[in-house]
Amino acid sequence: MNDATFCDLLVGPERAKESKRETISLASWDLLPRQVWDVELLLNGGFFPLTGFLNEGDYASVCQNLHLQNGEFWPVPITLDVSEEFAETISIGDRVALRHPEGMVLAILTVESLWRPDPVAEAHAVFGTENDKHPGVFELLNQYNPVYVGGRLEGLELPPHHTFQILRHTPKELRQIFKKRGWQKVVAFQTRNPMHQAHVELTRRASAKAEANLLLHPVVGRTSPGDVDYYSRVRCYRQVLKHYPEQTTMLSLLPLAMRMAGPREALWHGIIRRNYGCTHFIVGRHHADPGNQSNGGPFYGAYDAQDLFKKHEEQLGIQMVPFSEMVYVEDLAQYMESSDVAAEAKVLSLSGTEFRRRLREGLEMPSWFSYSEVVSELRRTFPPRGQQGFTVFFTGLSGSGKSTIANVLLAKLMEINHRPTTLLDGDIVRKNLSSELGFSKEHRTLNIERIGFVASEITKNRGIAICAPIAPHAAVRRRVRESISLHGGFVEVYVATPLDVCEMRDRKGFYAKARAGLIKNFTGIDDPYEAPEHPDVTVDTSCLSADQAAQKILLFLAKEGYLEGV
Ligand code: PPS
Repeated sequence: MNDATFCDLLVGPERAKESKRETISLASWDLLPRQVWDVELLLNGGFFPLTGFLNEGDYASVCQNLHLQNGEFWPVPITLDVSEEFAETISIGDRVALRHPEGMVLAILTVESLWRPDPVAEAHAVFGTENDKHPGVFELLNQYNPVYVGGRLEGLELPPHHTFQILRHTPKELRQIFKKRGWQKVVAFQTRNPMHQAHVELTRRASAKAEANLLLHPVVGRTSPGDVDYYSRVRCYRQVLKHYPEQTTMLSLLPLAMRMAGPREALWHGIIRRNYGCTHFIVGRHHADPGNQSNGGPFYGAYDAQDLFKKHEEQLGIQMVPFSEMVYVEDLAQYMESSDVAAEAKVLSLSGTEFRRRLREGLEMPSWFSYSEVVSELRRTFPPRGQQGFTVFFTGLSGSGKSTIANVLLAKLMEINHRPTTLLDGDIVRKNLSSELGFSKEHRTLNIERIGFVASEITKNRGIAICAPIAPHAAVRRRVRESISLHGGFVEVYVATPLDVCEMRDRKGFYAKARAGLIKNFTGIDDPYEAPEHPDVTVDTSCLSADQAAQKILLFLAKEGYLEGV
């Protein structure tokens, strides 16, 4: 695609001013974080040829056969999901102001269609599964609003960025930079992880193969849960940049909300890089892979993304540079593509899990694996566990013994530890943080989200949070785990005391009231409790005292390294 065919959706300053005045009288939707990233790439042309959020016809066509209705190739549905309440206030033909969380209107959407999608069918079409271990599926099934609004966008302004401004470029800006530098062919490298020696080797080879300059184009929008935060990653990328010949390579940050859709996502990434002016795109092993299913098997085959790319390459307007895994061959003291390595050669590798273990335990990193500057950056972000904050999150029925064990654990940690430690017990939270909430599913979810928010702040600041709510719903527990794990440790303790024992104790008299119908939605009686599938620790106070249960948790914390060096 040449510069003449490419366009963005931003109107000129005069028109933007006029439209801003009009927004006073328009319905207004506060964009969710994922939607802000989508709007940014729609407006700046990163999602060209899309002219807005998909309407119903294009959505069906993209889900079923990877094309818009007009025949253009497009592999991932870009949709605007809104609440039922909001959907009731708008109709076809209306103009809707899309607001950034800071309050400014980024764009006006003209409503072309309004529909209730089938998320399970979408999950199958786009992700090839409805298994919610897949983070993209989990989000789609649990966090999307129920109504989709499609329509073209008039762009008024791009979302502001306060970090690394110098490394951010719109497609237009990047195309201009390439032109200025005389870069005719550019190969793009997509990543959501810190880069080590293998990545540098791979990208240098890709650049040589394609006889092209190199664009390091990491995603700094939303990536996969548990990924390294982008601030730390960008500091690493800056270090890595020094290992390329000068004038050959450039770093730019991509504000994309990834979906982890494997093969479809690889093609989407390719189109985006074409829009940013690149001619080639590296597709490696397990591109945009969401990790393994709970049975240990992968969601997608290692080279499915390359196969799908090959099939549609003509239509994508960008050429794939395929790679197999890079491995370090000890005898030759160099990296090679695994496909080129002799069967008898001794190959060294270090998995991501092993790398994280070594960081966590403050152990040496082999020099063939990474650069010392990158390792020190990551060590700053991930100090050994003994210096990290962590959350112990109890879950279990009312009367199961959560609070009693949590109090014993609190006392023990205070005895042995210097870190500030806070107990967020169910009742304490209900009194201080959530006094206006009841026990509907919606209110319980909000209650746990609040607890999760406070615990994640405590963990981030390297303290210890002990939470002890009932937390009967698995989905919100998972979200809390994901948000806290970004900042430190998360230990889920399932207090598995059976219902009949809790009911027999009935310390607060609630079970008797619930059986008599005097309290409604009581967990375990007329409201469900979803037991955790993979808790870190399970204790049952029908056979353990509170002291014994607390000891079991302390032993787990010690084994995992949380109690080292305090
Ligand atoms: S939740 O679901 O996590 O938000 O519940 P939680 O905030 O932990 O509940 C705190 C205490 O409220 C009492 N209580 C109820 N529990 C469950 N269901 C209903 N309907 C209900 N109504 C009041 C109950 O005693 C909880 O405290 P614990 O310490 O668990 O006994």
